[in-house]
Amino acid sequence: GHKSAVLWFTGLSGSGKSTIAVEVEKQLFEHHLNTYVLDGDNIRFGLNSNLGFSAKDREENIRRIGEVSKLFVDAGTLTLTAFISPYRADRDRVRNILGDGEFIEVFVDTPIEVCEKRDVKHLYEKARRGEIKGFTGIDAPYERPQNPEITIDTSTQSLATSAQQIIDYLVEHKYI
Ligand code: GGZ
Repeated sequence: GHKSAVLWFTGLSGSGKSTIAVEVEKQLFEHHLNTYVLDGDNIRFGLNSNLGFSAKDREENIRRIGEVSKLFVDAGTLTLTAFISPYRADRDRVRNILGDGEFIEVFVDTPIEVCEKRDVKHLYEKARRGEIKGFTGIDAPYERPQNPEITIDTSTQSLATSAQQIIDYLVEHKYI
């Protein structure tokens, strides 16, 4: 069995949030745990398809994801979310609608230079050219967590190490 909670990944585009979340989920699945990953693919194309990237829309994006996470946690699922969630107040609001110990903030603190160098989707390139306006880290803010439960830097640690760090946290704090 396990204690359900949400592993809330936050960090820049290209920081590695989804990659780590999916790797952690894979390992939890092997331990027969009930898990679910919420990310842009299943949220921004569905429930939140009417939202863009203005500060207001990001706030509403995170609010809805927080509420959905709460439902998953109530249903007993260890939930992993992978969204930039750039505003501290929005993340803290999610923390506050969840119970004690149910919100585990995972700060994927990969330096922007590294994210920009990866540029898998060429979005930084477009943002630098001014073809995308309001891109997080370029001309829109990212407010770093001040007290995250877990901090990861994918520029200095491997995917396996990052995933293990999260599994270790869950074991140490008796979630699994
Ligand atoms: C940041 C943007 C933007 C802007 C489109 N700013 O690398 P990606 O592509 O897959 O991750 C980014 C994703 C961010 O969506 P989130 O729902 O995580 O954002 S938030 O939590 O702030 O609501 C990027 C793409 O969408 N993208 N435009 N202007 N990222």
